[in-house]
Amino acid sequence: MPRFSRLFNPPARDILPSEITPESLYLNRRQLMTAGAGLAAASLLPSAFAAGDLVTKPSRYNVGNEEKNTFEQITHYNNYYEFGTDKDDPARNAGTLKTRPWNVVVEGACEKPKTFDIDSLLRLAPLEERLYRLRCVEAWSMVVPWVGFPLSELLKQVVPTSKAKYVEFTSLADKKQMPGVTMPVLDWPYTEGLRIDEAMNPLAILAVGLYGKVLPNQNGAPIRLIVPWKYGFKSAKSIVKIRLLENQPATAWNKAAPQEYGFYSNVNPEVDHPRWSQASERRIGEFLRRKTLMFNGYANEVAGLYKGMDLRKFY
Ligand SMILES: Nc1nc2c(c(=O)[nH]1)N[C@H]1C(S)=C(S)[C@@H](COP(=O)(O)O)O[C@H]1N2
Ligand SMILES: [Mo]
Repeated sequence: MPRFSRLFNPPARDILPSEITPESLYLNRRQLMTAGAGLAAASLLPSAFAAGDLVTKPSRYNVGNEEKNTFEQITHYNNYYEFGTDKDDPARNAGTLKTRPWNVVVEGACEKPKTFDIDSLLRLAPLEERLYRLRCVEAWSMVVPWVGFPLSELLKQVVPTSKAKYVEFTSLADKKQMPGVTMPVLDWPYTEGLRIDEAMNPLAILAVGLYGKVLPNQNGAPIRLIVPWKYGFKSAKSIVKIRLLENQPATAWNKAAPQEYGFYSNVNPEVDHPRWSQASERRIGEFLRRKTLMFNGYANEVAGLYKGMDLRKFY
């Protein structure tokens, strides 16, 4: 079995692939890459949306005057373990992901459960461009111009009942398209969860694009969650199912290492990861570290959600 404690390594220095990758996966890297390359060649047919521009309206939810990370940085420094655990693996391997046809099942504690075709989701609500900070639990960060719409718009469509206290998100887990899913890195499929009030917060969006274009596969095409005040791993990629639940769902990272990754996962410079500090971060492309902000800088918008909660206990 892989040693989960080696995943998400201390980020104060550059991380070696041999450190962050479980042994089994590391040994299989060559085979994995060869398989990935073959599959990629077989699926070179571009989807009609491959390079599509998205029509967006401006948004009031933008970070201030911080510089955007480049398209190259945002699409070549990824965590998407279904396509490998090195930062450049997803860019290399995710060409095999087929994003059409694509359905998102929304079910559970709601009056109108529904299966949405991805193209109907693109028309569900006006698309906005939102410049958000993304803070990874590994203590690096980026500034990304996402294109998406509020998660609340989708949830309203299915009319949650009073029993809907939590929302669970499930990513695709298809061995045929995702070489990493053959490795026991996480308990696939990747799942994540939010409390219903977090999910309804206007900052939480479903992203379908970045830099005005359809989302590249390695960033979670065709639709992924963005919860900017939480560590990046909350933002499940390539979502196929959303369930409204009465009880708090399990999450993939919490199952893998519960003492390291909690359900809430709010960005908090005062609560360290057991193996490294969360007080500062390195913006990708920069050399000096910067201070990590409470709730990733979104405290005004979201601190109220956690009034009276001990954030050391509910990490
Ligand atoms: N399905 C799935 N979703 C995922 C991940 C993953 O491995 N699989 N990685 C998470 C982590 S740790 C981060 S930091 C962000 C990275 O998103 P980005 O590659 O678009 O920057 O995706 C999150 N969503
Ligand atoms: Mo992350």
